[in-house]
Amino acid sequence: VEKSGMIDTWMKKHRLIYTGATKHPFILSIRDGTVDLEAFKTWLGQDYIFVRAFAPFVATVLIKAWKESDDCSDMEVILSGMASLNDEIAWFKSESTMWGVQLSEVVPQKANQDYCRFLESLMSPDVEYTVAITTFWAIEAVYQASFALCLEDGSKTPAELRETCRRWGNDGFGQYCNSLQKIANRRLGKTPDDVLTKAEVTLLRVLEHEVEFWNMSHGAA
Ligand code: HMH
Repeated sequence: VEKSGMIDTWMKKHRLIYTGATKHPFILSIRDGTVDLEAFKTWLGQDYIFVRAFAPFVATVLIKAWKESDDCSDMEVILSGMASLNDEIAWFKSESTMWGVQLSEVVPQKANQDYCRFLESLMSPDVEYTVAITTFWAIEAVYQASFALCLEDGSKTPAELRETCRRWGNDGFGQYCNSLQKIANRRLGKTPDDVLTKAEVTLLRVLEHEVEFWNMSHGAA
């Protein structure tokens, strides 16, 4: 079996759930300009909480790269991701002030708690670097694909949401996701079948959690 382009193989195999995560009704409502701004504010507050749990997860991926990786440039890609999370947290603070969202009062909803708990389970040293880097790629790639959609020609994204979309939909973030995908593919190409299965299952869990995360913002005002 040719394992080198495993991510592409999985994306084809799991196209439906991937599309569910990247073309969610909430994202489509931003793209067509009909977005409920209360839903957007809900997403903003909830995502701030998520990013605060995501940063320590990425820190554990960095540790695994340092210990287990066969290529020292992996660490640099992961470290650049951590640096952008630092910017992101500052951005969430100023953006929430602008929208009148009090971050200290945001209560994590169930879907968010479940996703953060899942992330925490992946922070264990028992989780292989290959599984962790594939997860990391998937989490970033869903946001990249989703928000890039809102910036495409013909999209009617409201002006006040364009900066949010550019944060994850810009070309630089796209290239960073490609770098993560390359690392994941390289690792998946030389991993034993049991780890490969674990990575695939974990990838599917990420996509499910992402759908639930969007649902949270879309449904609740
Ligand atoms: C829920 N998934 C969620 N939030 C994010 N900020 C990202 C992915 C990407 O950083």
